[in-house]
Amino acid sequence: MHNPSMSADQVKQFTEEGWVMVPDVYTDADLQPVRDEITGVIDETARRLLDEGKVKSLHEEASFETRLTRLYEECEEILPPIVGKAGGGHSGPAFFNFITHPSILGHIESLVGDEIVGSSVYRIRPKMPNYAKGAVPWHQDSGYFNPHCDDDLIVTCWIPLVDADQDNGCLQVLPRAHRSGVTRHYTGGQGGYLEITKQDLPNQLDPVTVPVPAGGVLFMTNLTPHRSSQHTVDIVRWATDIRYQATTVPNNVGELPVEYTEDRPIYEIACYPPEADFVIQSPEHPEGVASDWDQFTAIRQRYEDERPPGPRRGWEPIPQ
Ligand SMILES: O=C(O)CCC(=O)C(=O)O
Repeated sequence: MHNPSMSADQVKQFTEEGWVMVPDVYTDADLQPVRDEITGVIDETARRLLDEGKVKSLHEEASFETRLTRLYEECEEILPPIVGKAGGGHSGPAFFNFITHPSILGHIESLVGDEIVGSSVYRIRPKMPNYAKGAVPWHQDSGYFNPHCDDDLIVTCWIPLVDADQDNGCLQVLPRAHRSGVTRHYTGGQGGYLEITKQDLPNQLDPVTVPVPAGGVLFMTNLTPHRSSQHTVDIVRWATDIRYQATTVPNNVGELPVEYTEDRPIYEIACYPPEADFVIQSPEHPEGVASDWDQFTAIRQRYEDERPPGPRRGWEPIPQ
């Protein structure tokens, strides 16, 4: 069973602390099609790599939690079809059902209202043991977004597909820091990501490690500093992070990449121009909702070939 929306206490925690973990947003039966879809992509890629002589085995006997590691040890080319090259990544019909599931939308509605845009920026993150690029250093998602969206709420939902805890690299958050705006980030941090260094983190706050069971969701604001560390146990910490915002927050719904221009009012420029936003729920304008996978994938596909430039926030390289 899942809860259809957030309780008042959960909304209060999110608002005051900048994060809340809700353990029962999805059932296992909701998650399994996503795991199966990902397994299908892995299987197809593994077969191609076997044909090309780049791997010696399909590792079919390995579980969802270990197979990717076995294949990656033989050939790194197993990863891009799942995680994408410059954002995006795999998005099949099961993934569409997952991000439009009534339970996650009910929870999001508790935070942003009922007119909802699925933010363009979502990721599938398989974090393998000892995989340096899988560990993401301290950052706020707003560090990646356009500054004119700093005061808007874009909710990040961090959703593991396996039980995630400290041992296999769940997230840590810095509670209440979302109240202090965007902190300085540096480019070229750990794993090539943006990074907030220790000196710039509010030092009076203690990080909280947030285990999330499969089916649970960690909801964070775009200003909530968070990170994940490397882990050594032999489990792929499969997780997805998907984002939602009110339709009033700047977005690129209905805009083609070729139509992108900075020559217009700032609030008409999306918070993250390189990826496609789409309307996911709209009682006011139901005709504009991307209501099936074909529409959704067509919208995303337009941004695969040509992406508008990313935000330029002027972050400097990390001091060596
Ligand atoms: O999954 C991770 O380890 C990092 C996720 C993250 O940084 C994010 O969702 O913004």
